[in-house]
This record gives sequence, C-alpha cells and structure tokens, in this order.
Amino acid sequence: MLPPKSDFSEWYHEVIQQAQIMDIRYPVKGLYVWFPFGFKLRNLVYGKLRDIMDREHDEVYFPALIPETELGKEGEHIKGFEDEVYWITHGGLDELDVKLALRPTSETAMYPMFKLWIRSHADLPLRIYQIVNVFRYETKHTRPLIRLREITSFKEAHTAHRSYEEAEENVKMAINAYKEFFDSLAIPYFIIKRPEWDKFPGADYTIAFDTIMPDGKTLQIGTVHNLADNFARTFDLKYETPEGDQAYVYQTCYGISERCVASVISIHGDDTGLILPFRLAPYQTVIIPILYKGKEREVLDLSNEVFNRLKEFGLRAILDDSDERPGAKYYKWELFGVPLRIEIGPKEAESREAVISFRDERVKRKISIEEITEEKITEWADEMHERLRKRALDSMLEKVRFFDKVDEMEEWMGRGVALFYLCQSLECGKSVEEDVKAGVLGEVVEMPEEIGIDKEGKCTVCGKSGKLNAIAKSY
Ligand code: P5A
Repeated sequence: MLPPKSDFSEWYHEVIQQAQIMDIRYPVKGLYVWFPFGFKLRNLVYGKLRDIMDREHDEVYFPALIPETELGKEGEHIKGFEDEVYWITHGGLDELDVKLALRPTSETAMYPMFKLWIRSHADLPLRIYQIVNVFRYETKHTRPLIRLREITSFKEAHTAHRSYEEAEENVKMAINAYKEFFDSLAIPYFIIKRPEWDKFPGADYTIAFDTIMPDGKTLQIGTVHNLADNFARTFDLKYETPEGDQAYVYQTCYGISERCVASVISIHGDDTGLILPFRLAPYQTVIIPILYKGKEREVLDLSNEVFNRLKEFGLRAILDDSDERPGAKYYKWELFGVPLRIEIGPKEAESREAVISFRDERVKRKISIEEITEEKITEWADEMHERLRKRALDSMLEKVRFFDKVDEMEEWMGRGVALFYLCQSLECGKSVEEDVKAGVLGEVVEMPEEIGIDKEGKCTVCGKSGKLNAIAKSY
C-alpha cells in the first residue's frame, strides 16, 4: 500500500521504490540505482527527447573528466560551480599534476574542442548534444530523480553561432523543442526568465521551465541559456567572417535531467500508483484473463488472440496469466501505471467481448473484440493524453494565485506560486525574497493561457513600471 498522495513527500518516496523506478539503498548519498522498469520508462522518455534533438543537433560524446585548468578559466562559471565539484586528485598512489574534475556540466570540456573545430563561418551554426552523467556535490536535501549528486541522464546541448541575433534565434528554437517535449509528457509549465542573481554561471541570461509539484513547490525541469560571447572570449572561439575578419562566436546551451521523469511520476500519479501517458508507458496494455474452472480454454484462447493482435500493432502489451487473483493483478498493474487494462472472462469469451478500463478513469466498459483496432488504440491514446493534460493543468492552476500586496504572499508559499509585478531593481527583488521567505523565479515569459493576467503592471514594492514575476518555494 502507498501513503495517500496528499502526503506527497512520503508518497513519492514510496512510489519510486514500490513501482520499481529506483532502488534508493545504494550506499552513497545522492546516488541511486535505476531498476529495469524505471530504466525502461527513462529510455522511452529520453527516446522522445532524442527524436526532437536529432532534428537540429548532432549527438556526440565528450569525456567525463575536465582538467582544473579548463574548468577554472571562465571566472563566473567556476565561481558558480566551485562548491559542487568532485575532484580526482590521484591516479593510484600518484598525485596528479593537474587535478581532474568530474564534469558538473560540459561547457569547459567542450569549448576547448570547439576552438579546434570552428574555423570559418561555414562551420556555423554548430549544434551538438549529449546524454551523459554529470556530478554535482549538492548540499541541499538530495532526492531520487529530483536532486542528485550523480545526474545519470543529463541531456545537454551546446551551440555556436555567428551573431548574438542568431544565438537568440536558437534560444527560441530550443524553447520550442522543450515545449514539444513537455507537451508530449502532458506536463504543464511556466517559462520564466530567471533574475540576474539566479542565472546560470557564465550566462547572459537564463530561461527556465518550471512546473508545480503536488505539494505546491516548483521544480525547474529544464533551462535554456544564452551565453552570448562570454565563453567565446574565455576560450578564444573565433571564426573567419565572409569578409575575412576574425569574430567571436555567440553561444547557447540548454539542459534537461531525469527531473522530467520525476515530474511525470509526481504530477500524473495517484493514491494507487503511477499513471503513465500511453506513449511513454513501458507496458501500455495488460490483458487479464478471468479464469473459472472448466472455462479456462476459451478465456485463454481469446486472451491470446487479443494479445497477439496488440503485439502486431507494435504495442508493448502483456498477458498476465499468472496464478494470482484478479484483484492482486489489478493492484499490481495499477501501481505500474499501465494505461489500458483489458479483462476477459468466460462471458466475454462466449460473446467475443472484453471489459476495458483506462488507468486514469477506472471506469469499466464492455466492447466487442473487433473494436480493438490500431486506429481505435491511437484514438484512445490521444484521448487519454488530453485527459491527463487537462487534469495536470487544472491541478497546476489551483496552485497559482495573483497578489498585489507583498505581505499576503508569505502565507501562500509552500502551497503554490505567487504571481506579482516587479520592477528590474535588485533592491525590490531582494526585499520581496526577504519578506516572503522564498526565491523569485523571475519574469514570466509564457504561462498557460487560462491564467489570463497582464504581463505588465506596477511593481508591488515601489510602484514603478514592472513585469509579471513569479515567486515560490522550490525543490
Ligand atoms: C545547460 C546544459 C546547465 O548545466 N549546461 C549544459 C547548462 N544548466 S543547469 O540549469 O545547471 O542544469 C540543467 C537542468 O538540469 C537539472 N538539474 C538537476 N537535476 C537533478 N539533480 C540535480 N542536482 C540537478 N541540477 C540541475 C535542472 O532541471 C536544470 O534545469
């Protein structure tokens, strides 16, 4: 049994283990083991991400170790990461001449190589990505999939362009790619420009995707950074222009981690376990034969017929003909989030029918076997996706509130996101953070249209002209 989802922290801790996503017993803090089922889900989610990235990027692989001399070159970058880096100081018993960092992210591994790769304008734009592990010595409370010291599935993209404008265009492309990705997970989000004091170390600016978890805290599920020519100046990344001059490149980078899997588990799941969108589910449909003495043959024959048909459609189907009682089977496959359940008993076998139910609705419906066609399944998958999207969005909207007074916001923290107007000044931003005891997420670039609040208004602190901002407690 799971704790109720209303006790989110406990529920998450349990569902991760019981639904065999991660084994949390590994003896190093912040490091966890993917179970086979969890890793299947991870691969399906990342398959979608990879398909999207492959359209505009080439996949590469860079080494996991970065020499101290490179990691330390960009001043802001190393300032931002120095507390989080794991260092390799020895090879066997020998002390290394140059310490090696376990990559916390790969800018400083990649950009010295970019210097060798980029010669002329014809080499630009350069767009690459990799999906690798990175290490961050996080000091905040670690949690499986959410705050890791080894991020196992860090999708990082890095690009180089001829001008600031082209880098800006690429930021837009990356945002659209991430929108498509999170839409495919039916995860709602805000797109928010982080304040100056919270941007990625070394970036010109940072745009984040934030979703709201069931407990009202936000989770940053992806970020897109415009690096301008900051790293290019440090790593001397120049190209020859068509006119024959030397110019610095402009860069962007953007990343997504297994937090995307955490958001699917947390946002769609319920008291009984996971609820997975049809296209991401490791098991998309389970057939459960209801066996009565003397009628086994007919029931199993029809179950197998349906099973084979589903496999022909290319679906990830299972036929659970184990000895467990039907109730135990329902319980098990609900925990694993199987979207579509098909039950076949003696009556159904006789009339060539089946009882179907969807994981999110749990309403039983009788249909004729002939209705189970590839087209129908696609339709069901789309309908379920739309239901999950709507349900996730509604529950996010319940956790968003607009405020025109700072002193009313603190009480709302921990329950959701507060929207309010804020001017650009560091002073007003910091004073809100102090009063509300939470972090300003930044300026809202895009939000669900249902929220319908103007993006401009008077700063809640000083009354000067301001932009719509968000503040919340975050993971
Ligand atoms: C972009 C890719 C970068 O590192 N360099 C390459 C840029 N950005 S980031 O914001 O620091 O990280 C990208 C996303 O990774 C997730 N993330 C984490 N997930 C789990 N555990 C962590 N400790 C962790 N740290 C960052 C966030 O979703 C972040 O937006």
